Amino acid sequence: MRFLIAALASLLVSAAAFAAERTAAFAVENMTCSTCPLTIKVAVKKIGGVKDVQVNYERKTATVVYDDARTTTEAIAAAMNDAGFPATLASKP
Ligand SMILES: [Cu+2]
Repeated sequence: MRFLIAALASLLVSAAAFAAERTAAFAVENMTCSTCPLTIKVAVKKIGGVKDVQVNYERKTATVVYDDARTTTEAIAAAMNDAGFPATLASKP
């Protein structure tokens, strides 16, 4: 029941919403050279709803700004994974 209320509430919020812009940080594996971040950027930017991608080669992180009405952190991580860089969600403010 509680879940149902939460689900309904989120449905109402998203229906009323103009898209919310969110930022998520990912820990990214397999970056071995300075062009890897570029490969990741290109792969992630192909996803509809992604507004910005910043990849930090030294820290092995990617920070993605996206529209949560159009994509999800799962889809973003999957795109990095498909490009050869397994990614895990590090933070979602
Ligand atoms: Cu590389």
